[in-house]
Amino acid sequence: ASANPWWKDAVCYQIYPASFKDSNGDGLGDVPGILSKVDYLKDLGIDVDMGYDISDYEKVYAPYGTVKDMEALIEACHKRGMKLILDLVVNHTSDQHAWFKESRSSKDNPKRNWYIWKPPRYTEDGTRLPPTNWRSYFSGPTWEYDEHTGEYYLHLFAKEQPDLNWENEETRKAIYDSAMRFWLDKGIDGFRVDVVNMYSKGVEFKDAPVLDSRFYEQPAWMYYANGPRMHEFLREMNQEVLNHYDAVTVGELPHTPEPQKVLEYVGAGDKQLSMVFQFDLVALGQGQDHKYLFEKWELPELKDIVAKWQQFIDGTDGWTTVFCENHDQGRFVTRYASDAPHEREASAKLLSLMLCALTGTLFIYQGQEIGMINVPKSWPIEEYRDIESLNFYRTMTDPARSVNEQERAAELANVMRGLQILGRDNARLPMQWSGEAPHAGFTDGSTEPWMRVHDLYKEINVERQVHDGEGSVLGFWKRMIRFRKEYANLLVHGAFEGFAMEDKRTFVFGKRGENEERAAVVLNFTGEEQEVELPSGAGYEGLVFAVGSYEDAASEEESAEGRLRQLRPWEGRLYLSG
Ligand code: TEU
Repeated sequence: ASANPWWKDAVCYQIYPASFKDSNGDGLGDVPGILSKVDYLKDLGIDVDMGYDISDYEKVYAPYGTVKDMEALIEACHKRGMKLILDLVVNHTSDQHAWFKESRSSKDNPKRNWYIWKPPRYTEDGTRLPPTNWRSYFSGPTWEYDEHTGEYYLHLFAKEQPDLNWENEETRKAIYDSAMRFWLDKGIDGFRVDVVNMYSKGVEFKDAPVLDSRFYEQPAWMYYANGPRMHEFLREMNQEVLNHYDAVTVGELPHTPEPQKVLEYVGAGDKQLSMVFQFDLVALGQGQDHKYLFEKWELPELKDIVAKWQQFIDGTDGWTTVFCENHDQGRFVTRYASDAPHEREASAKLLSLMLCALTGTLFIYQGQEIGMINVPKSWPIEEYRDIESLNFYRTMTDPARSVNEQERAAELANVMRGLQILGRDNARLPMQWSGEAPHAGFTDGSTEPWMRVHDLYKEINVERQVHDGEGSVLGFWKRMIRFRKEYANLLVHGAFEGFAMEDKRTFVFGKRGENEERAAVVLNFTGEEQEVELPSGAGYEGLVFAVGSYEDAASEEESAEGRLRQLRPWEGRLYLSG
């Protein structure tokens, strides 16, 4: 894209309030807890930070704090030259929201069509069926029967999260006012827009084809994602609200692998969203028929995905994000590299080096900066808290399902393996602040934290890494963030070029800046030494070592001749053209 607004060069840090920092000892993170760590974020080099059944858009969930606490947080960020983005959850509300309570009260209530109500279907023998066979994200049907009025309401997520009816203009206006203007008027700088491509559901409510014969309910995103009025709604949202505040938006865009479709949302010519979270990279390893049935993948797939979205920015007038963690995904060290004791630090640095060298707006998720890893393999299902994971477990282990003992045992092993790699809880363990304090310093210890603290918090924590300084994962992230800002022309905005893309062990890419300057990145994605070849060809002459994930790489480089380099396990290096 042409102009460079602040949010392109910004490094954003996502906070999941429940697991970040508890200030009042109730075991649940809160807004004052976030406030107490604003300087930690400033020090890391962060420019933005950001905080799903909402019962009142104009309040803060009481255990997290108050609107006053939020005002203090906005002020604290702005005072330090940082910005604040909030999560905007307007595909659905809570079933406790006053709007839904009215909507459900009678068929002729004025708010009835603020949500999506449909009559039941009946089989020939009179059995009641939901309007369609759609599967919700959290297992089971997307429809909940309401005895009171004898109709079903739509919920793509939990049954406590009824979908709003965006077709109704009055509903849209209320959303703009209550969920958006209210917070923008308080000075926030923009929104992370939850499941932004699901507001327009399409016109046809018909059965989805059977892709997963294990269940009655079927994946049905092709019927409700990227619906016909999506772009009209987003244009309206801009005209009515966002343009008046110059607010930044980052929309969550699942089920949209086509660059052409993504461009419709983020193209510069047609103002809809500033950027999106596209799902290709985080979907690596997710099962075809079920997200949590893990499927093995190889490095060239990751490289192709990175190349595809890098080329998207370079080849179009659109812009997007660089991220591989959030509160819905497993930790990147575990998923894309290795969390074995002797490999996890090198892995975390390798991935930091890769992400900090990619074009787009960089988003880091809490704990990523210290290389937090997934839930230990030994943890039983009782330690998991996430509704999506627990419902999946329940459905798969349902005694009513007709599978034999052997199949059942194999399935159970796959379920637990899938959750341990891909489950959302992996990202929701309490933030590991300290190796000494109880509960890793997340809470003072008067109440058990809502979620168990990682067994390895004594080894992986902020305190220890601050003490270890430059050599730690945190120290390396800080250094890479500074480096990214210094060479923004190449790293944040440059054009990407992949080399040896079919190589299964290493990832080599180049970046080209506006003035033909070059960077080259070489990454070893294995636990063994690998030989890589530095990029060659026009512009890549005279590459000089600039930064590496192993501290002593600089001295190694001095004696190196030619273009071949020996990389140690999980080592990454970045070169600049002289
Ligand atoms: O998630 C929507 C989404 O598509 C996925 O990222 C998510 O993994 C979900 O679990 C579907 O498998 C967003 C939020 O990020 C998530 O935390 C919420 O639960 C969800 O919307 C509903 O608001």
